[in-house]
Amino acid sequence: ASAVLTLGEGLGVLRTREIGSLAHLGDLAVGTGGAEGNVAIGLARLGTPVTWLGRVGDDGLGRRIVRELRAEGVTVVAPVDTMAATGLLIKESPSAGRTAVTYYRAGSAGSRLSPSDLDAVDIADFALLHITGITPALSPTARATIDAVLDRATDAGIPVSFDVNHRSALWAGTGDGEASETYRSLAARSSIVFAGADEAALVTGLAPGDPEALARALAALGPAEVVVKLGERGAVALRDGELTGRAAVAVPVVDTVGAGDAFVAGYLAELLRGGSVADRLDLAVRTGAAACLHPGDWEGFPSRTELERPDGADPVSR
Ligand code: KDG
Repeated sequence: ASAVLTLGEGLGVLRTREIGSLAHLGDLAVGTGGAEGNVAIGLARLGTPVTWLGRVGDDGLGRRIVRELRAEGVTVVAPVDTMAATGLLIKESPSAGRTAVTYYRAGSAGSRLSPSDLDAVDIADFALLHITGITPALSPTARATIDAVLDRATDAGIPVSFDVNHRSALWAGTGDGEASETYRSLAARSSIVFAGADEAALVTGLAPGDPEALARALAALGPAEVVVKLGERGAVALRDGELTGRAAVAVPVVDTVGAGDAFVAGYLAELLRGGSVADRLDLAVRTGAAACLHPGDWEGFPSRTELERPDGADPVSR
């Protein structure tokens, strides 16, 4: 059985090959993404058994998402939805190291995820459920699926990991108030919560400047463990009232999209191995940094053997 169950929307990813805008550029590279699938790949590369569940369209990109996840060693449960196409995101790079993302996913197959899709898995087989704040924003049925999987996890006594992953474009119709309220209710049902500083501020109503205050305010919502991701400033974790910090690994950034997912994968992999909070953070900042070296969402995520090479502490020198 897998250690981790995650679910969400898999997306086709098209990215411009050069710096500039699609207003001018002609050439696109094709890949795949979706935060939860990225985390699944990160976990699989680190040797953690993981299952990803999501709907895909009856199209090439849907089949590609399934193939990529399987090729990476992820167990895939992907009902094919013949009523809608696989969703897409396009990445442009307006300047070196910057990424602009546009979604083409309204009404997509992945957004049509429904509670009955959960019948294909038995939550009791897993040690941990990982969800993100993206899924409840996709559609009412996707939201209902998150509620249903949380009910099943609670009934089975399975701990929940929740990465806020706020995507304002997905909440444009309802606004940040609805997003914040949703995140608060999900945090209250989770054992471990991951949030960036801005996300933690959105959820708690505090200013984003003080990571410790943010972590304590998130913990007050209920989770036993809180991790505030600070990007190039590293991360802090709060557990049992104790705060642990870790600096980031400095790298020449190509694309930060996916780095948060790599960070979560590193943290959870070490947690499931029984590593200390300091060890969890240590692996998380290294996997997060490695992800920034590649323009794709997940292609730069490291394997155990890559991390254990003598120069593995510095992903740049590989
Ligand atoms: O974390 C990376 C994700 O943002 C990307 O893969 C697309 O899932 C995605 C989203 O909804 O933004």
